[in-house]
Amino acid sequence: MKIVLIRTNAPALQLVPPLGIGYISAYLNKHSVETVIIDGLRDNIDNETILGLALKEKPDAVGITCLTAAYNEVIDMAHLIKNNNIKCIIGGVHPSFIPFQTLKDSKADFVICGEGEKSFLQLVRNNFINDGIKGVYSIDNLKDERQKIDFSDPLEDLDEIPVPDWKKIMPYKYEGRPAGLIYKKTPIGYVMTSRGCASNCTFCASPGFYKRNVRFRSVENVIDEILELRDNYGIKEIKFIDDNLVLDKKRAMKLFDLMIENKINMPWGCTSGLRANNVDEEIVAKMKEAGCYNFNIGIESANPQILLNVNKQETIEQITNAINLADKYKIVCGGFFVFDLPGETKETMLESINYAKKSKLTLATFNILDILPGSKLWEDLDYKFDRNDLQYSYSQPRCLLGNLNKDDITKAQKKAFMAFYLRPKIIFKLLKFIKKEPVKYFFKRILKIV
Ligand code: B12
Ligand code: SF4
Repeated sequence: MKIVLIRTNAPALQLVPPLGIGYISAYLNKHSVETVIIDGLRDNIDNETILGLALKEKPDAVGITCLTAAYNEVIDMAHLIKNNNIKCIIGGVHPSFIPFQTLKDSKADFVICGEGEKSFLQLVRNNFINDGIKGVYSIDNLKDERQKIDFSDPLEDLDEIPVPDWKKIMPYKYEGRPAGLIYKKTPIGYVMTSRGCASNCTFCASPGFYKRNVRFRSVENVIDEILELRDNYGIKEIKFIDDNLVLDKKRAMKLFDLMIENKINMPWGCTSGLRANNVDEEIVAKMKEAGCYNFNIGIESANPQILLNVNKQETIEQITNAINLADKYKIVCGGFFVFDLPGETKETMLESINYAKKSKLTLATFNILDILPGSKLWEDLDYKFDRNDLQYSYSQPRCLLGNLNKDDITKAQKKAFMAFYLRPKIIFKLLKFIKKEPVKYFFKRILKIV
């Protein structure tokens, strides 16, 4: 059996290896299923070219990974696959929450909801007959979008899943547009040491996707992957993309100790963000000792009522404390803010901008809320907006939750970036940490965002 796994070339500011299909590939290989990975985004190729490459492999089936931001390209890719009478399966965060619409639009044979390793293997072993495999749906067994969906059973022991199929992904080929605003060295290795988040912020898709079932890889397993990336693939920097790398303090400390003991000797950062309430001085000191030069914090808003509205379960004091600790240990700290959260007004946006400016943050991003499938906000708004209109996702508000208009929000976003970055203090701070090429990259990204 041979499966081709595809990521389409949907516009993306950043270029990060497709870990989802990397894990699926490694897991299938472990169970003697042959796979090929085609990353259209990395190779900057269109769907027709991807199809040509896929057909050459004479696959028994094609699997496509799908985030909301890539939906339109994925639908088009699926049509091309189906026009060639090849079995087509779509997985990932988006179809997990919108399986009916995805099946209807794409004409794919199956969508797989939730973490795909176990159920995809079962489907392959069943010769693509779905006799009730958990999390696997086709248009015949879905009535509409409101039908209750079961997710695939996740693997509880993450060490059972081999590391992403780095041999086929070739992580050293992902240069040029790294995740996060800064980097020190390339090529960068992206490592996920856990799945899920224990928190329940209402705008986030993670709690719905992982059902807050947080699982950790053993730290030894993580160290082996980092060494493999460094020694076999020439990786020179690591970015951890866990939802919250320091959730379990004991484990995090052990990981950092092992990084020191094993002389990993690479700069590293936590791109996706840490939760401020899990950050304390002992952890930050150890992170620094182990080579950390950057971590980001999901701040969302500087207004305490908005933090309550989105169930952030953190205080501004905890956030400020985490930022100050980073500053004390000379770690570049980035803050993620979101505009247009429930309760947002012109004044609260200004409050966030002023907080960012007064704080010891070196980096800040001000995103516009998109209502993500699977988030509590999405469920609560229950079809009060056009769920399928993805045209302006992430660049303009899709659903106005308060009495602000689109213009108020996009203007505030621009103002925020200008107010934060056009300060000599920030420019000098950044120059101290990073070299010429990365600085060029940083300014290009900020310009693109604005
Ligand atoms: C790394 C990361 C990025 C990277 C790379 C994204 C990428 N395209 O791979 C960068 C920094 C570029 C990025 C950008 C964005 N991201 Co992002 N990102 C992540 C993060 C932190 C990790 C993704 C990951 O590698 N996960 C690990 C793998 C193992 O999980 P997975 O990909 O979901 O794969 C599993 C299943 O989904 C399934 N599966 C996946 N594909 C397939 C395919 C088949 C055939 C099958 C059977 C199964 C299957 O099985 C896999 C293994 O269990 C997640 C949060 C998270 N915890 O997952 C957010 C997340 C994916 N990002 C999110 C968002 C919103 C964005 C942005 C829109 C942000 C923005 N405002 O710009 C952009 C979109 C970029 C784009 N155009 O694609 C949302 C997606 C929500 C959604 N509905 O799509 C997430 C879930 C964050 C969140 N909690 O809300 N992101
Ligand atoms: S925003 Fe961060 S802390 Fe909140 S649920 Fe999502 S991953 Fe967890």
